[in-house]
Amino acid sequence: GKRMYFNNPMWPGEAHSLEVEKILYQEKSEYQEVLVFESSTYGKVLVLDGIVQLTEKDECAYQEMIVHLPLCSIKSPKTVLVVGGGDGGVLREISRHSSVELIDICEIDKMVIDVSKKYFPELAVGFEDPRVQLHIGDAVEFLRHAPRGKYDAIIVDSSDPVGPAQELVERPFFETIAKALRPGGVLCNMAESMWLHTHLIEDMISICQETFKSSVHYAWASVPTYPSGVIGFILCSTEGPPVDFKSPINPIEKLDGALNYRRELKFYNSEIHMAAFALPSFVKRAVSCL
Ligand code: AAT
Repeated sequence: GKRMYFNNPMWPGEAHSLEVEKILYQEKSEYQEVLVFESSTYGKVLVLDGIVQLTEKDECAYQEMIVHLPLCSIKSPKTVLVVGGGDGGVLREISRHSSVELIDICEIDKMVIDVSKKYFPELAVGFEDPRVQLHIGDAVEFLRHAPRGKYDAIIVDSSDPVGPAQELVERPFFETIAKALRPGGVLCNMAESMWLHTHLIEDMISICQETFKSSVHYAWASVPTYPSGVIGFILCSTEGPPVDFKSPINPIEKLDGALNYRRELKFYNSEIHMAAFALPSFVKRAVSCL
């Protein structure tokens, strides 16, 4: 059948492809090209500027990991900020944590939210949580004005640093994050593929080490439809009581109702949490500062 190929200068010399059943939506927003199609084997797929953001089949791995790695590493998180994440999947996962009182989300592109509500109701359900406060705008600007020390956790669920997410891998952005976190607050940042972007990861880690003045950790998970089939996360905390990311002190299995809130967890559990920090030797060497 007809296939769609995903090429990008971020991964030269290779292209991932998926078989297309039907194109459901294709529109140019103010920021990017938004595409939704029905695939033959991964369910519906959301693509922004020619890059796969999620598929119904494997979105669980990314969304569950980017949320529960940080939120299960601190005791009773209350205030959380999501950067990007307009599909709502990250909100859906944060909702499992009953200690949380406020979930701010800053997404630049309203079209992503509208499209998700129409085509990905299982993700957009996250917007129905009354704790969610939606801010449409550039997260760089939003964080510049965020009150000092407001958040227990900040989750950066942003697209790759081409297009509107360019500034989200640069030093000034991390500095505003560090200010917006309370002492001992945690950051979990989408951090690309260890196979493809070792240098970008090294740069992000060294920026975080300088900005947060604490140890910085790298974790990863398998997501078959992301380039090279893996995605990583940078985790760090602001100065304060040290956070031991590698062994969750707020284990999901012990949180009331978290396992089955609206739907079962498909990917994350405490064993996966601990395993996610085990790094291949070449990655260990590259980020030897860890
Ligand atoms: N949860 C699924 C996956 C994503 S979505 C990333 C979101 O970040 C998009 O909706 C995009 O519009 C938003 N975004 C990009 N730049 C900004 C910005 N400056 N401010 C606020 N939101 C922004 C990520 C998939 C990762 C793919 C890995 N290859």
